[in-house]
Amino acid sequence: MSKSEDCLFCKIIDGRIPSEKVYEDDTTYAFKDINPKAKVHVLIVPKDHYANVAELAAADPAELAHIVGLAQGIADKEFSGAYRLVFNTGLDAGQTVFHVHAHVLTGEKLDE
Ligand code: DGP
Repeated sequence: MSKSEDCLFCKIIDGRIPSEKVYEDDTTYAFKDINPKAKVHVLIVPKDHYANVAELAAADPAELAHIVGLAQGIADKEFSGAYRLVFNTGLDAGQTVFHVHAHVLTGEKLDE
């Protein structure tokens, strides 16, 4: 697994920083966002460290597809199957943690 020593989400994946786990398998970890923007707000991350979704898509498109499938599964379980999937990419888009993460927003009808 590729890790980055100073990365917050690598530390969460390793359990060095606590989180509310929603799902885990060999390649992927999902946990509740500390600052939820919807009734259900889950972050899904690959265990390997990539800075953003473009890097992940180039290096491991199967993992990106896996993350999309997991998002659908969370929305199927928590709501009607509807969800918003957001990858903030770059400082000016509001990315604050530079370990790629999918925001899954669901659990209620979302504002447009
Ligand atoms: P972004 O702005 O797209 O980089 O999203 C980063 C998200 O990570 C933001 O919604 C808040 C969340 N977050 C930051 N620090 C922590 C933490 O220590 N634990 C958890 N569970 N979430 C965190």
